Amino acid sequence: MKYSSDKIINVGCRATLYFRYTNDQPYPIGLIDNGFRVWNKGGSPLNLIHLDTLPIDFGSGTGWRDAFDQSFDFYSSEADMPVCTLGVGGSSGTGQGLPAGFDEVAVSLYVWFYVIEYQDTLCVDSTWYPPNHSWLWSPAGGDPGERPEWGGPYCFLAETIPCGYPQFTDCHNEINVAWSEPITHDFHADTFQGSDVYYDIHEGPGQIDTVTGLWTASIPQDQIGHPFTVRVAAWEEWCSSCNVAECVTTMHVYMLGDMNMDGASDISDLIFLADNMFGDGEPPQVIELADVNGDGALDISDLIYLVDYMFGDGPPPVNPWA
Ligand SMILES: [Ca+2]
Ligand SMILES: [Ca+2]
Repeated sequence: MKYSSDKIINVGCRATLYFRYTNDQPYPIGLIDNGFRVWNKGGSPLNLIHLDTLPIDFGSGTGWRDAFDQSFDFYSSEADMPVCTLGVGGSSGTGQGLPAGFDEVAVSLYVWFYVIEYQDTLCVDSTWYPPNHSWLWSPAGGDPGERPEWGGPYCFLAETIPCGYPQFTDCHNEINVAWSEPITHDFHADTFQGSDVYYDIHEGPGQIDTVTGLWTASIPQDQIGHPFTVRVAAWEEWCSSCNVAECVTTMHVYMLGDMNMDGASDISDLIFLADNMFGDGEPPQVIELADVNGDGALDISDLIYLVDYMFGDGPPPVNPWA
């Protein structure tokens, strides 16, 4: 049996430990009674969230590859077991044994890890699990010769980043948005561990998809040019109350091609642009709205582009914020 695990344990966050069974012998391995413990070296409490194991069906021949059964039980309140420790005991049932070449995750253990001391550590090591259900930690008790010795302890330093907080991938204090019906913005956020994130709106118009973070709102055309604030909350699936991150954005909604800022895109914008280029008209407040061909510069080609759009069959103004 070998360990594989997330290398980093996150403060105030779910930690996932994976335990694999690997049989590198050319023959099946029969009886395996064993266990392991997970403990917080700093002594602060450790809570089990969830324990997944491979499918078990003792005696029916339908266990792991129809050949081997093992159940894992979780212990946290045995006598003399400190609050910083989780114990997991495994016992195998009947079967042909763990097949040669077997290499699969047997247990996925999700624990909640609170750090009290800076640079606290989460550790895993072998246990000896005698039939009387009292826990003796190897090598202090038990006979490693009769049971797999897993070595260790394997310890993982707690990161000081509160990475249970989702990080918004594209959050800005202010953004410009091209008006459409409806307007949308992606408030997607990730967690360090890649776990699911849920969303809600704490302030502002519209709705948000609670799973994807896609925000949509219908903004009346007469509200164009009136900035508003959207405050979106995001939290990790395992932590709905303690790790809520917020993205606060002031949105400026503009009509593409509306360079005179009257809320509509029409011939008055063409006149405005020509007056700016060839007369003494004021420059556009939002340059991106006047750069209708989207080439990053404001010049005569934009005027031609706009004429072609309004009187020919040219394409509409390019959305600079798409
Ligand atoms: Ca206009
Ligand atoms: Ca241009």
